[in-house]
Amino acid sequence: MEEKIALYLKEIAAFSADNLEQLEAFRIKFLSKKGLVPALFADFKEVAPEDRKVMGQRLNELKTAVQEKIVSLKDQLDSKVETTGNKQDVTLPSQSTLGSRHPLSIVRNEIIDIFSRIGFTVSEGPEIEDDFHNFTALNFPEEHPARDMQDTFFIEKDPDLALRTHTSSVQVRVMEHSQPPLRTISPGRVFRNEAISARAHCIFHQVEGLYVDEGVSFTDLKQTLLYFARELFSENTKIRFRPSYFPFTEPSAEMDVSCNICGGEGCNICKYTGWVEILGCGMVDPNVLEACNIDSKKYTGFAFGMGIERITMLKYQVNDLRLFFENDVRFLNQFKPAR
Ligand code: 2NM
Repeated sequence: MEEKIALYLKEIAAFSADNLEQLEAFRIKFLSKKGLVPALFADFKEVAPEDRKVMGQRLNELKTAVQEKIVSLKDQLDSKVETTGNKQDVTLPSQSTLGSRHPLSIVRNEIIDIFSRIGFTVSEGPEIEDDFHNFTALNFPEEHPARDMQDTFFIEKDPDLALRTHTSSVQVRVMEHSQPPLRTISPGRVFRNEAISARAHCIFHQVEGLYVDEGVSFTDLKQTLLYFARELFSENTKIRFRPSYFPFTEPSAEMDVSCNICGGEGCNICKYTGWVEILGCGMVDPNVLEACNIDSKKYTGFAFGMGIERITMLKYQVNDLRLFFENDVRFLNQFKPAR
């Protein structure tokens, strides 16, 4: 029996299994009812009484050796499945793709950048505004149609509050709290009660600009916006002004840039005129300065406002405004920066 036990222990130590079937055959060989270990236990009654203590210990060692071998081989086989089977190799380089910035953010950031280079700061303000900051301080007459329910989203519980219809309200706040010289732009979301179509949306984005100081003239306005247009489109972009009307500026104008698609030759983007409108502007009405505690005898200012959607559509030839709000990745992916 002693020799058998030594032989089996050797066999057990040398055994290895490539798969669970081999391990199960090993278990059956040693531990099943008719296996080698129970057979030795059956022979135990033949052992001489004086040898029983030692032989009993040896038998138990053998049984433990088989059991431990099985457990350790099972562990090995299980971890082998983990590394070569379903589990991912976490040391491989990442397969995930980078996202991209939204086109409206790209253009907004570019506009901020252009004006930052000539000393404009960025100001922000609330999207829910009171009547004073959105209308009254901006010289909107009491009966102006923009104050109508049809054009503005009012807050039901408080008719003094509405979603801002332009970011000029932010500039009213800037003027109220600081004195000239002021150079600031205010990018942000604005809200108008309009039917959604390819050219209009009830939420859109604006950048408005304001420059107030002693002796600011319409010439300063023209030169600043010429610089802007040439930075945004190309260095040979031309600009022109057409007279217009806004409650908060006098005189007021709309600015066109030479069509950057056809270079002024005429195409369907510029409707064969060679020019596209990009913004409204003018000299800040003295009434606005006074409403904001700025001395209109001492200071003058110019202001301008543009829709980011409109400029993005021109820059990237997007023909439907709704694409900016749907977030279809097939659209957004086209604005990935080159890598
Ligand atoms: C425009 C056109 C013209 C404008 C005016 C002001 C303020 F607050 F200074 F009075 N901010 N922005 C302005 C002027 C906006 O948008 C088409």
